[in-house]
Amino acid sequence: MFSTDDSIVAIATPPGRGGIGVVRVSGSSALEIARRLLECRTPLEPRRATYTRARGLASSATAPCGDVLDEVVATYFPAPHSYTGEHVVEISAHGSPVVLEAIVQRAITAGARLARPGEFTLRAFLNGKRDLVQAEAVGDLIAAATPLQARVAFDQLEGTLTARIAAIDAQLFDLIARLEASLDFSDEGYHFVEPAEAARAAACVAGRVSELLCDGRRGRMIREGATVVVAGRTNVGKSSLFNVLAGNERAIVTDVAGTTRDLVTERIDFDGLALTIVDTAGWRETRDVVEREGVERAVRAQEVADLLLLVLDRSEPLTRDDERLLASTNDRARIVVVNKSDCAAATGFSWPNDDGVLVSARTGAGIAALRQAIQRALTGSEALRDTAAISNTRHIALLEEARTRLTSAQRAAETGHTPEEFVLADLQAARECFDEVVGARTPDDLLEHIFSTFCIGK
Ligand SMILES: Nc1nc2c(ncn2[C@@H]2O[C@H](COP(=O)(O)OP(=O)(O)OP(=O)(O)O)[C@@H](O)[C@H]2O)c(=O)[nH]1
Ligand SMILES: [Mg+2]
Repeated sequence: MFSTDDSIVAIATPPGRGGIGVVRVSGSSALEIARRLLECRTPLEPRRATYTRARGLASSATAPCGDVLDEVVATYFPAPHSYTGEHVVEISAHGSPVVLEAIVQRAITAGARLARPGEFTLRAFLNGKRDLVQAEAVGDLIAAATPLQARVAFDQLEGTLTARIAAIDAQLFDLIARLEASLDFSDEGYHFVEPAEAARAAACVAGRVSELLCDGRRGRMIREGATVVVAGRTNVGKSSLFNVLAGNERAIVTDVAGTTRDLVTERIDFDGLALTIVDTAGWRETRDVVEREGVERAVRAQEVADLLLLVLDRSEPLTRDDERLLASTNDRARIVVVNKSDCAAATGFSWPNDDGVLVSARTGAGIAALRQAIQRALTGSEALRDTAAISNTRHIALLEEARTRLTSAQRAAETGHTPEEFVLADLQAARECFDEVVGARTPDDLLEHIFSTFCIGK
């Protein structure tokens, strides 16, 4: 299990050089450790930045305090009003890896242990400073690649998801309490909830979980991003389209069929979504070994895509290669992009207008509509203004499990003759899923709730 008896130390700022770097010490002896490595004459005052100097290891008997490492600013956050809920000392030094490493080493000889990854946040969770959802949000916020990702993570850190789950859980808790009471006092003929009412209440809770899950797909896209692969036969304008979407001239464009030979990848902030777009070699039968390898890579890229942009060239009749690609990607998430709208449609080119987006990579016509179509295909809506509170696969899986259990409880209650124990078992399981999302287990407060709500014993 996790030990929180000892004090931990680590560099809190990213590796590399910078204006400042921060070493964080957390634990019951944080203040004592700081005292031994800092030159302060008086103890650090709570929540006040103190300008002082840090000293390294004693190198000899003549230099018992060690050499001065750096000028630093130290701040002491007494428990429980700190990030971890323990005593914390933060030492800001100049952002030199050598200096920061030396401060960490000094802290270790003074009694600290090197922190494991995420251990400060783990302690914050164990000390009740954050629930699991919020602890996970810290990681998401740090990893965010787009401002929207950061905002969703911050919402979660603020407790938006926790609050939504708590509201649903309260409703479920109430239902469980009434069923428990009916069970406990069945002999006396107490009936706190009729089966039909229990079924309705379970359905209502399941509906609220569904609403939360609806945001889930969108939220996951925001959190994890998506891969969009541009595919099509040679010379239809894949690389041109790729460059327009990427906003730069990354891929080579020529009128030679078979220009692109390898995968070209670009990561972009696509209206808030972190997208990886991939340009591929045009599909055609070829004897050229280099091009053939390129085509194989294109096929593999298509297989891992979250979304395919299948590009057609309307200035030429559809070819066998086009037909083959259209057929082989029919069951995939794809958008058919009809390119070269600035040219007249060739006789022999036929593609229904309502299946696809007409664009010109050359003039930019139709690109805005294509961007909207991509957004819609990936997230189910055109704009990401409403941030989703749920974005984490673990949360989604647990909420799906909760919904299954709630629906099962609803069906059992609807029959009118399923024993309450069975209905309760499903409801309890759903509640455990909620608890698991936020990392809380509250088994004993059930009775308390019954007494407070029903005034039994009166
Ligand atoms: N008129 C017109 N020409 C275009 C358009 N898009 C691309 N082209 C031209 O079509 C030719 C092929 O464009 P690319 O973007 O290289 O096509 P590709 O599909 O990547 O080709 P490969 O890499 O060989 O498979 C170039 O001459 C482009 O300038 C468009 O919207 N209108
Ligand atoms: Mg190309």
